[in-house]
Amino acid sequence: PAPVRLEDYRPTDFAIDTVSLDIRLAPKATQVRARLAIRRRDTAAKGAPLVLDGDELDLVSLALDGRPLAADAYTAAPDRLEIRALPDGPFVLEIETRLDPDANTKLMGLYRSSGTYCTQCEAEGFRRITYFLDRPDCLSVYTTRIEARESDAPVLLGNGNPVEAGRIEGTDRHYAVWHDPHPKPAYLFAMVAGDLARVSNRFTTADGRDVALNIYVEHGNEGACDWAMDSLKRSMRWDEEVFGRIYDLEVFNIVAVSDFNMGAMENKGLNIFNDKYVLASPDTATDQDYAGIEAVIAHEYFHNWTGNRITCRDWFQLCLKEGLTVFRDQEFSSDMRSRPVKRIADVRLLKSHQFPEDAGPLAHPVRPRLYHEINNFYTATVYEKGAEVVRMLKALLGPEDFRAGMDLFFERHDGEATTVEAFLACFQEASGRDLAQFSLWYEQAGTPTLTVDSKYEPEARRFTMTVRQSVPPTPKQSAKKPMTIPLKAALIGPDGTEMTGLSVAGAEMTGDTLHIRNPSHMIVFSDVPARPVPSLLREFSAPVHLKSDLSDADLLFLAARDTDPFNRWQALQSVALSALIKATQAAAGQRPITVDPELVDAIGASIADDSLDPAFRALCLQLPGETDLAREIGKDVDPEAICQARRQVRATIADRLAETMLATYTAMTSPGPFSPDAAASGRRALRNVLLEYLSHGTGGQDGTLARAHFDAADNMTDRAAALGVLVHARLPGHEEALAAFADRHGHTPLALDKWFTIQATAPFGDALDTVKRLTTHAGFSMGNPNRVRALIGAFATGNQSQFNRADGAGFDYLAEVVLSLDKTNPQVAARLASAFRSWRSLEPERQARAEAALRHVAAMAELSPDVRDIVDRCLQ
Ligand code: B3K
Ligand code: ZN
Repeated sequence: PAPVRLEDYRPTDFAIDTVSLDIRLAPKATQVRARLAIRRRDTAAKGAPLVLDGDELDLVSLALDGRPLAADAYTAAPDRLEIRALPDGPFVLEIETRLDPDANTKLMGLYRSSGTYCTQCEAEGFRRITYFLDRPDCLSVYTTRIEARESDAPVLLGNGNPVEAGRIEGTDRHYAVWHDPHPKPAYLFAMVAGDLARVSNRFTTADGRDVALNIYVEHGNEGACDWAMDSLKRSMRWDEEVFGRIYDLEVFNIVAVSDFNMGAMENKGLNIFNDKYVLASPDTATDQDYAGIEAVIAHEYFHNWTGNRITCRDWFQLCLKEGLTVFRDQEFSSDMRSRPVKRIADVRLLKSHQFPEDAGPLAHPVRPRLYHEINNFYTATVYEKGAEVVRMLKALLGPEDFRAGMDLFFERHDGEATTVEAFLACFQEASGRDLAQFSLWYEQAGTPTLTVDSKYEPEARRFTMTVRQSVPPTPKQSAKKPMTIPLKAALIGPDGTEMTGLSVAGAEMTGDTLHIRNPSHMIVFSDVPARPVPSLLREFSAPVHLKSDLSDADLLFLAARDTDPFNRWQALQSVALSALIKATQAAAGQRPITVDPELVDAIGASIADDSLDPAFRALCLQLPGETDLAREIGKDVDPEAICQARRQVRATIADRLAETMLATYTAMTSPGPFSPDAAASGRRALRNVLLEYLSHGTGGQDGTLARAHFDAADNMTDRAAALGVLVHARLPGHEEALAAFADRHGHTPLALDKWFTIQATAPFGDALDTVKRLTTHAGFSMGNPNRVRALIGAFATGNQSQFNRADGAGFDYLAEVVLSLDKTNPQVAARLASAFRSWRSLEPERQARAEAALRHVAAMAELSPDVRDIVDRCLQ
């Protein structure tokens, strides 16, 4: 199929002002009657036909202004409905389609999950329900009538506010009517029907309106909704206080379903969630799960303004809602928890997911210009880098102008489907700054590199930094222009304090932010009394690779003294990263692996520093991951050597610091009953990372500590951490622990997912066999995306040494799964296939095997557009 291009955008010829849906549910034959009030736009050519989108649709009947359409007046196919000979004035089109929700394994459109009818329409799922102008710039007011057998589906939910409900006399059926007064694109349509339990609460908006809040879950899960409800209420308050955004309907409903292609969906007034992002109890959810629920609940809620009230003109503008909303949810979590800890977690995610994407064949701009399959563009680049771009805007403009720009955006574009240009124009106007060069962040793919060289001249009391930028070539973009890069910086004096009151030349500086715009800047600080250590890219002020000439000694100084906690963490990571690279080279060359004592001491110091937040100390202890190393090494990557080096370095550090580690481990034991708050979870994080070190060290080899940790755990965070350590260090007792875990959680799918993941990510030669074996486990199902991600997704992305096995068996297996899953759920299959994205940076032998697996998939005639797009781009 032909690609879709940004430059081909043009508005629709027709507007659909109102949509009235009558949905009569039945598992195998659901009847959908759509009544569309349509008018030709002034801009449309007279006589142009109406062409509506469809996808696997079965047309039953068609009427125009109450009369059936003559057979020669239209052409209907499963994917397209063309109607000719239309009146010049407004008209009403009635379309009846028939659906089979039970047979819908793609989980797009209307489907059933554990008996519950639900929908997923973003990006192009509405066209699987009825023929429509299924594009985000077609805004309509929806009324939805839902009818079902009352015993199957006592709960009937739609977008907007409830208007009517009742029984249908003489039958076992009932109905409900919902009306959403806010015009919206079809991708925000939703309905749910099922036998669900409800947990209710209320919220009073800043302007005094009462909103009913409901979370619907499967019966028996009512007790696991408290955290989600609490997160929702906090999100609503926060958006009022921080962005001045107030909720705009009488009800806000959330439904948790167990079969869902992604995390959640922001349908107007009716958010549908993967149950993973709703259900939480201490026994089944980890601290990370709690944080994830808080963030996703907030994210979907925030979409009500950034996404729903103001939506995207076309799918190329996806980052307009996603990047912005991720930025908003990140800020929310920062305000709820520790800002530096949240920032570090976000940067880790960006570097481990988005940087590799940006460095490989799937690289694309934050706003792409071309796609074959839009569902493949819900990526780390659009989401996470998209959020970084908004963050940079705030850094460059300052908080006041940023807020003024946001206010202008909400005021000017409310009710519209708009563009990145319109968004930037608001900030340009509010700040008076020219953002033309800044807009390159939306256009140019690839992670820029900032190279900083510095020198201090004592006699002249001058400190000079040469800052150079370069943006690497990426697919279809070979030549790049220089970007505007906010470089937050400070000079740290020998006594560890920030030097202030210096005069700066060579680049604009607002607050502590240097505005880098040229290929090269010579930045001169005058009146500098002593040689400083520059603290660069504070708070990770731009999504770039920073290469500086700071020595390990300078970095360790920053790790101990920097006044920016983010950079303290980053400095230690940088030293650890070079140590791990050296260790990888040693491992590859069969030479002994050594670790500099200075690094060990610095890690030891951060463990024992009680003035630091335990959550922060836990992050300082976490060594850069295998994908971080692979990315840094860049080419001829040997994932086995990386894995060995990392394990060996960790064990060496553990042996040298065993005493401090054990003391802090003991000190972090929980003083009271379980609480999911940031302070308590920080203590668990520190204790669990120490357990990991200690168990990989010599002293932990008998498994006593890890087994005791496992046995004593009164919450999932500790239990899963101990199980992970037992299995990943192959300690005595790991099999018993696996069995005990399965016994306890065998009937809780979300908890069992952790058991699948831990085994799938064990870095041993039998991991692939284990994964294959576990696909036959009673708790596993290829039809459920969470299970697939927990087992096979975790293996392909979280077990670098085994997925990238030298014999290629990992690649072959993934290819096989992708091909079989593609027949039922192409979206999840395409997601799995993107695990190949870094194949070109592997050493030649593995590269050849990965390529063969990719070519094997590409050679299949019957691929979905989703998988076809991923493998083609991977091979390009
Ligand atoms: N907007 C949805 C994602 C839809 C993905 C479609 N393939 C969830 C979110 O970003 O909030
Ligand atoms: Zn989103």
